[in-house]
Amino acid sequence: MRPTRALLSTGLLAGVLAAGMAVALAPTASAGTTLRASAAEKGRYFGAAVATNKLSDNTYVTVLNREFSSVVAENEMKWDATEPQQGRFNYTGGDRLVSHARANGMSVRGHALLWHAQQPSWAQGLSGSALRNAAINHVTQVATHFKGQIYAWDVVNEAFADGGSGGRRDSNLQRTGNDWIEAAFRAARAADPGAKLCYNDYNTDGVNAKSTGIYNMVRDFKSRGVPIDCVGFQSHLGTTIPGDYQANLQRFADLGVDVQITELDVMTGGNQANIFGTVTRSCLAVSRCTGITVWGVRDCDSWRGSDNALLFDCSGNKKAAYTSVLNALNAGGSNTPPPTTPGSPTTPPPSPTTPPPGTGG
Ligand code: 9MR
Repeated sequence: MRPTRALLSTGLLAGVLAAGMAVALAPTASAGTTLRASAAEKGRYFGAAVATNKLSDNTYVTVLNREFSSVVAENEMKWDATEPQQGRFNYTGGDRLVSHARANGMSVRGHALLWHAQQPSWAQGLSGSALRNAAINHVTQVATHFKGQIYAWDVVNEAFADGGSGGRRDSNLQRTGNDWIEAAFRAARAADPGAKLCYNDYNTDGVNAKSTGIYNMVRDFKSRGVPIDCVGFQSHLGTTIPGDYQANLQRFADLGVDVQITELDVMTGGNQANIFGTVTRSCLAVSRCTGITVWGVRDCDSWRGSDNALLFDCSGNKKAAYTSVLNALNAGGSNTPPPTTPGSPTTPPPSPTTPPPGTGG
């Protein structure tokens, strides 16, 4: 109720003002205090990659449960982990993560059904139809095991080449025929019709030859009815972010797929907090960007080692980058980019296929 002139002229004035102040000072619905609450207010999830052997570390779990509403297995759902011997499946790590997620109100991203890296040695030794059949069986078995538990699967990971070709990466899977990706998506859909099915890759953070190659594949899949629902942008970033980061997300969304930031980490340095903020604002500005996942919890958990590329320091304290993300989530709406350079980062992040020495697996 708006105070009337009469009210304001009475002794009620102080009370009305006090009430108004209280409303103004109280946390508003949009002023979340954790990443997961603030993202939820914007209809998004905020996730982290988890190494399940860290689920016994109190500091790690405290931060994970407080701040994140989605998890993805850093390694435990990959082919070498889930099918170490052909036809013999091991879901121990994946199941542990899923149960942690369920107990803590988190969704799960599945990563990754097929990838040229982290294949079990028996698969590395196969080719042709033997490999194709084994790969499709792997997709079917793993997606069936986790059926109903996975929000989105990275069905195929990193299948496009770096550099200017815009074409596929050579791999044993690619040599089974160009249709291996669509075969994988069809098998995943049949096994778990409720999961969103994503293609996921890195160095796709702006409009470039690689992202355009993927864009053309997604457009082709949509036109031919190949079941694809989303594209993951890993976003392992250096010290700059392409100026067309948001526009690139938007062009994919305009094809009729969701987009997700799937493995975000950013090289430390003056721009780190700004870049994290820009990624967050870009996602919020694209209505089909459904969430952001950072690739680890604390700097010391990161595959990038001394890059200090994450939102929490090694003791679990919030960094400036954290505040930048939280503020961006709470502000929402506009997307004011920080200083950017067009095209590729001037200080490139490490190639995701070659982890720095001293980091896992
Ligand atoms: O973070 C993962 C690291 O522990 C593994 O050693 C590495 C093996 O290739 O994979 C890392 O995760 C990668 C992810 O699965 C796909 N995109 C790049 C990630 C960083 O290398």
